[in-house]
Amino acid sequence: MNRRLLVPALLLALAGLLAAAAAAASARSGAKTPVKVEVFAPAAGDVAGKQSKGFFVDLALSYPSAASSGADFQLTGPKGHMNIPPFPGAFGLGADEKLPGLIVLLSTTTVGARNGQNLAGLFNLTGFTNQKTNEIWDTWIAGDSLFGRNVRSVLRVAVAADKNHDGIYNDAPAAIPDANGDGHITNVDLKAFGVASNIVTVPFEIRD
Ligand SMILES: [Ca+2]
Ligand SMILES: [Ca+2]
Repeated sequence: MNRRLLVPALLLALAGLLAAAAAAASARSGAKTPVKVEVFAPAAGDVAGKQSKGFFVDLALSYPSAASSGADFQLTGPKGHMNIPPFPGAFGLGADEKLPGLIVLLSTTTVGARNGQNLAGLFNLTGFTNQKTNEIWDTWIAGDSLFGRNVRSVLRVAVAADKNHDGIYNDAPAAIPDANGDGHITNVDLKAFGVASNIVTVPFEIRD
């Protein structure tokens, strides 16, 4: 091969490698997962809350079909807010019966299974945003300072895999086990449990 041909050939080979790398990165980021998770709040780096409570976790989920979400609407909360019309729902630590695949973890949770505790059952507001994309929005306002005071925290959100193969993403656990035994619940442990979505990871701060 002469020199004139050699340089373009190398560039073509390089371009091919870059395209392959981009495709691999896209696959790793979960672009092809059946369920899509998008987190609106907090954003990375936010200093959230007042008195280390009252911060939002606000997110959207898109499913392959409405039926596969297993979702229903709710407007609920602690104490007198619980199970009242027009959109009654339970309220507490663990999976959320109204959005039964959702897994929400905060690395600084001080109650239950702590950093492995699924907080989805604390979400207050669940509604159907767009039937064309089977999109559901879900919002939580943290009602107490049980999720760390004046700390750097990491939010992780995902939807559990269809573990029981009933065609519905309704398999979120009460807590995520520490699969690799390193004392932290991270994306490694979420993947070991099994997820049907991308995993959104948001580092932020909870402050007084
Ligand atoms: Ca299922
Ligand atoms: Ca772990």
